[in-house]
Formats: sequence, structure tokens, C-alpha cells
Amino acid sequence: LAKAPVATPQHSVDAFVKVFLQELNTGQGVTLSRSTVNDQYLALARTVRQYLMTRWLETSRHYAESGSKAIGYLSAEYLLGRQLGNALLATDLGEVAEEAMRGCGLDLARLRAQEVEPGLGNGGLGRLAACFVDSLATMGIPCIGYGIRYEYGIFKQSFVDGRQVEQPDPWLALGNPWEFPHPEASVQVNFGGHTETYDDGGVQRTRWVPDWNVVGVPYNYMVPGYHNGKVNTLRLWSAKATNAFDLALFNSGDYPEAVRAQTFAENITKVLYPEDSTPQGRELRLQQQYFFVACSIRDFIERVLGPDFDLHQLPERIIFQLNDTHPVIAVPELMRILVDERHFEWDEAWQITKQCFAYTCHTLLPEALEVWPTELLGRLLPRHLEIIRRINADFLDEVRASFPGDEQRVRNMSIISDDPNSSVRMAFLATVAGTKVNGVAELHSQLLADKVLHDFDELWPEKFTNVTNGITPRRFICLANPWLSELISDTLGVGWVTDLERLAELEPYAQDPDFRRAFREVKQKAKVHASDILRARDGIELPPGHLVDIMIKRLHEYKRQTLKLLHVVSLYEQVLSGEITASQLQPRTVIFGAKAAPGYWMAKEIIHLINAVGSVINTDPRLEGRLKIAFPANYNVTLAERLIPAADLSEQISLAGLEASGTGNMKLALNGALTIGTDDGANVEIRRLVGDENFFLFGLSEPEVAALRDSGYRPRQYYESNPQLRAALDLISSGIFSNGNREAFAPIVSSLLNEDRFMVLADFQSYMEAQLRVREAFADEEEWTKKAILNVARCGFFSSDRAMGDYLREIWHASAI
Ligand code: 26W
Repeated sequence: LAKAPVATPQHSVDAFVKVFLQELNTGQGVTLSRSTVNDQYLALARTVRQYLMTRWLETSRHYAESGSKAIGYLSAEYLLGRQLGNALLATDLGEVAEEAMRGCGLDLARLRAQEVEPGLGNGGLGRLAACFVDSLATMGIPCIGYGIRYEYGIFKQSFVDGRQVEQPDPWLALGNPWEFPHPEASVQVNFGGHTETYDDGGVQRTRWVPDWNVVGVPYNYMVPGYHNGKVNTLRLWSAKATNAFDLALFNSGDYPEAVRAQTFAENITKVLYPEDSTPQGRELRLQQQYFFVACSIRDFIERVLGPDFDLHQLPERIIFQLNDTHPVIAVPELMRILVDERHFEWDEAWQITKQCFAYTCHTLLPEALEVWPTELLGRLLPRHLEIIRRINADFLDEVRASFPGDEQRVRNMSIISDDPNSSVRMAFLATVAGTKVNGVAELHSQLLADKVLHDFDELWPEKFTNVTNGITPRRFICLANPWLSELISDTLGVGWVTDLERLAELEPYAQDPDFRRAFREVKQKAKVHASDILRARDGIELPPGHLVDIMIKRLHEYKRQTLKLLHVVSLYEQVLSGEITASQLQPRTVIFGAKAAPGYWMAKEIIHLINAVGSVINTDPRLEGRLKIAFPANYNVTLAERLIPAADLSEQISLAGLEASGTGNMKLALNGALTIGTDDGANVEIRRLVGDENFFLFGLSEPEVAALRDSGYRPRQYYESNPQLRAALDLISSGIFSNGNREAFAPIVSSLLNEDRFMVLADFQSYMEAQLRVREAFADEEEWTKKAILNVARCGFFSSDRAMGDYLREIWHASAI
């Protein structure tokens, strides 16, 4: 009896109500009549949790007994989104819960809205990690997701006079029913100090003598599989001061200093860095990275495998997937454990380590590649720097052996660069250590191998591979779009949720007028729902009958929100100048959702400009309400789930060669939006699958971008030779969007005219023409619906289940048990 976990409560309304009231009384310490919405939400979450608990314990036991190979997904970010809805979906308790709450006089939707989403990520990379752990649980693959329990997640965005203002995100303030702290399983993490060699019975060894440490406390989260009775674990680490640390200070009588020391330690997991793409190179960030990987590796080796496990067999039991370079300090950490603590020979330790890691790169922007000054790394982690130097020395010998006499190549490939200052190139370390290196879409993987990591591809071509990203259909179709889900399930049965290629069976229905009508009704319901949300949340009205044109993603110049904005400004200008009449405008609402990194000045200026243009055009009667901008603040996963189903048009308009993959593009296409996009990232694959006629392609291709750059790009030429473009830019400069202040947006305009690093002006004409094709296509309702249905039917490939299958086959060599 002691071995068997408690029984799962019955799958019935009565049982559910009983557990709920119990949780309310004994868990929250309140009666129903005196409870607050937060009490009710917490009790409800704990109720659903009970239905998952046995499955969780069983899944862990089963994995441990099977002795099979697990995935250790190492990611500094998990952008999970709300948990309650997903848990209800996974357990198929949605209707039971709804009825149970109604029986208690409560509204399930209202309780769900009480949950603050865990925003433990910035954007694509963090959301991808969340989709991947969902798929692995659903596929029954042993995986532990390792990460950081930030006390403050991604900042809350609001607008003041159209400008972004950031506020902290105290997501834990009202209690978090989804986490299980395990202080007894805490891990000590060391920092600083120096290294020394010593004689160990005739063998010379090195040891690290650190000078400070903190404790990592694991918080476990359930990752429920969909309808399969499996629950995996996400283990997030929180930093705490060690007792020894402040005891010494307490004893010396310096109470304030002791408290300060505690704060210092706990700062490590205080806040998520809001930088997306440009690393800040801050010491605290390196501390975060080492902190969470040191905890995770120690946890896996000592708690999951146990103290008696023979580490020679480590590669048979684990593969650590590095989600970008953020966790790559795990490589010297494992070497340190094997060599310094377990006394392995260097070469043997390296053979083992190399098999235990694989690396995913998520970017092509040179400024996004992490580099740490050796001074900083050596000060914080002196032993790790020594280990990196030795890995590098051995590696460069290998390069010399393969390319004798090519010292330029040796310098180019060195993990430690001296240009301009001595620093460690983390992407190179990850590439040297990883069994495999993958990009996240075909084009991206090809550019990685051909450009960013070209020398490495020449040395080890077999290392390089592609796994195109995917998204979980559970959250982004089932939860986000219940109307579409129902239509698909009524048509095909329910199997598509875990076998998304079955959406292909919808293809013939594109020709069926009844199905098309039903499909339009689905879109209509989603629009009404999104509209209700925007009204309640932001006071924004979505006019009925408009084409809903959506651009939702982080604000970055390479993603080119300015190009979208120039389209809107140009239409406005054409009406003002009488080139077209308002009645010729196709009724459209352009929805933006975007946060800018707080230190990214230009991105924040662009946010200001979008809001400024919005406030003018939204109220100008000359447009007759036919062109609107909606820019709800604080775009996050929860809002994404509401907006995506409502979209007619998906804007994926990055400069070709710069968006590694994109995943919003997949979510939108799978919800029946058509894409207007460049030949970039996963757009390439979306277009190939849905067909040219169901995708609005525009803009320079990556080779054309490279050629134009080489030939000397002069953006001003486009301004001078294109009257429509000039008129749009001049309208911004005229002060019309800034109460007559002609300087307000001069930095944006002059950056476009003089530098235009992302070739907005070069692609403007082509974009405008593509938008005319959109306009024409949308006017034919039946044809548009056919295209939208075909987008859904042909995008089954973009399930993260498929992506996980690819990783399992090509990289992890692991399988379901
Ligand atoms: C430390 C600064 C920093 C922070 C985040 C540098 C780089 C990053 C990420 C690599 C940025 C990111 O989220 N990349 C996105 O990853 C997605 C998932 O693979 C892709 O779909 C996006 O195209 C890519 O921009």
C-alpha cells in the first residue's frame, strides 16, 4: 500500500465537486460562500492536479525501472502559458469541471482567467521549449525539462502616451498551485575562487577552490501528456543562500551584511533577462546559466541515476539538448565532474561528454551569438575556463591535422578569440562538444552550415543537420480554437490531435460549399471572441467584417514591423492625396502585438510610431472606419491564443536570411490564416507545402539580399525613385502623427534612408504589390476560404510531435518506452 500512489478521483462531476470543496476547505482554509476568486482558482487547480498525481508518480517510476535513455532538455527559458486549461485538456476534464463549477455557482471561464501565465521566456525560443516538452509527454518519451524558476518573468508592457513602459511581473504573488518545491533535493553550486593542483597518491590532479556558493532548490512542474496517462517533469531551479554562507556573518555580528549576502545569492534567479537577440554580457546572466546547468547535471547524475551508477554508461542514459548556447557551460561542468571529482582520464571523459550533448542554434544574427570575456568567465568559473582552454587546444590540434599549415583557419575556428578582447565563443564550444548541431528550419540550417559555422561544417559535415520547428496542436489548436477543433473532429474524428498529418484528409472538403460555410463560421466565432477579449482587456473595438491582418512577435528591426507600418501609412496617404477614395479601401484591421527589449532604443521608437499612427488613423473620419490599427499592450501566450484563431492574414515579413524559423507563422497557418511572407525561415517550407497559389510571397531572396549588400545598398535610391514610398515616409516626417512635431520620428526615418540594415525600402514595392494580391483574393470569399482550408490541411507537418520524432531519430537515438 505504501508503494502504490493514491487512487485518482473518479472522472465524474460529483467526485470533482467533492475534491474541489475539500481543496477549498482544507487546502485554502475557506468555505465556498466566503471564498475569493483566487481561492476558487487555487482550489480548482489543486483539484485538477489530483487527477494528474497518480499518473505523474507512475510515469516517474516506470521511467526509472525501464532504465531507458532520457532527454535532458536544457533551456534557460520556458514560455509555458497558462496551465489550468492545458491540464483540463490533457485529462479530458473540461466538461466535468465546467459542470462542477456551475453546480457550485461558479463560472469556469472566470476562474481560468484568474491564472497569471508563467512568462518564463522571451519569445520563440522559450515557447518552442514549452511545445517540445508537451510533445515529449504526449509521445511518452522520458524527458526532464531543466530550467530556471525566475521570480519575475518577462516584464509587463503598458503604453504611456504610446511609449512602452515596463513593469515587473510578480507572477508568483497570488500563489502557484502548479509547483512542487523539493528543498530536500537541493544542490550546492559554487562560484569564484581559484584552482590548485595536488598530488593524489602519485597522480597530479586539479581541484577548484571556490570562494562562494549558493543552493539550488528544485521546483517540479507536471507536464501532462494528452490523453495518454503520462506526466513528465519540468524541474526549475530557484537560488537560495546557503546557511554556511550567512552563518559566518551572523557569528561575526554583522546582521545587515548577512541579509545582504542572502539577497545577493537569491538575486541569481530573481528575474528573466528581457533581452531577445542581443546578449547583454552581464555577470548575473552567466551566473544564471551556470547555476541552472550545475544543478541540473548534478540532479541527473546523483538523484536520477544515483550514486552507484557507473558514469562510463552515461551516454546510454541521457542526452542533454542545449537550447541555444545559454546552457553550454554544462559541457565544461560535466568534464569537471568526470575528471576532477570522479577521476576519469581526460580523453575518456571527453569521449563520454561529447556523446551527452547536442546543440540547437536559433539565430543567424551575428550580434545574438553569445561571447563571454575570458576575464569574467575566469573570475566566476576559473576551473571551467581552464577546461575550455584544454578542449580548445585539443580541438585546434585536430584542425591542424586536417588542414596542415592553415593557421588562418585555426584562428577563425578557435573557441577562444582574441578579437578584440580575449573571449569565449559559446556557439563554437557547443559545436565542438555536440554530437549534432541543428538549425531550426531548412534554410536556417543551410545558412548555418554555409556561413556562420562553415569551417566546422567542412571539418565535420556529418555533425550538421536540420530539424524544422513545430508547435503543439494541443495548445494552439485545441485550446486556442475550440470551434475549429470541433469542426475538424466532426469531420475526421479525434485522432488528428496526436497525428497532425491527418489534417491532409481535410483537403477534399475545400471543394465542399457546406464545409466552407462551416469553416467561415468558425473564423467568425473566433473573431467575435477575440473582439470580446480586446474590448475587455484594452478597450479596443474590432469592427465586424474587416480583414484581420496580424503581426505578432517580438519587436525587432529584422522582423520589419516598420514595413507593415509603411503599408498602412501609404494607404492612408493615398486616401489623403486623393489617389484612391476611402471606399476603395478594403476594410482591414491590422493587429500588432510586440514587446521591445527594454534597452533596445530603436525598437521602442518603432512601438511609439505604431501607436502614433494608430491614434491618428483610427479617428480620422476620412478613412470611414475602413483602416484600423489595434496594438494591444503586453502581448503574451494567453493573448496569442485568443488572436491567432481570428486571423485572416499572417505577416511573416522578415528580411530573407534572418528569421531562423518563426513559429507564429505555423500557428497562424494551422488556424486558417493565409501568409504574406518573404522566403525566410520556415516560410519556405510553409509555402512549399501549401502551394504558391495559397501563399503571398514577396521580397528579395536570401542570395539576392547578399548580392545587393555586396554591390553596395543605397536605400535613398528607393526613396527617390518610388513616389509612393517617398510620400509615405514624407508623411511620417511631416509631423502629422506627432502633433506637428517634425522631429519626433526623424531617427526612424533617417535610419531607413541612410542605413536600412534590413532593407525595408528595397522590399517596399514588392510588399505593396503582394498586398494588392491579398486584397483581390480576399474579395472572393469562396476562393479565399478554399485557400484557408488548404493551409490547415497541408500544415500537419508543423506539429511539434513531428519535430520531436525528427530529434529522436536523427539526434537523440531514444524512443518511447
Ligand atoms: C541572450 C540574448 C539572446 C536571447 C535569445 C540571444 C538569442 C536569443 C534567441 C536565440 C532568440 C530566439 O528566440 N530565436 C528564435 O527562436 C525561434 C525558435 O527556434 C525561432 O522560431 C525564431 O525564428 C528565432 O528568432
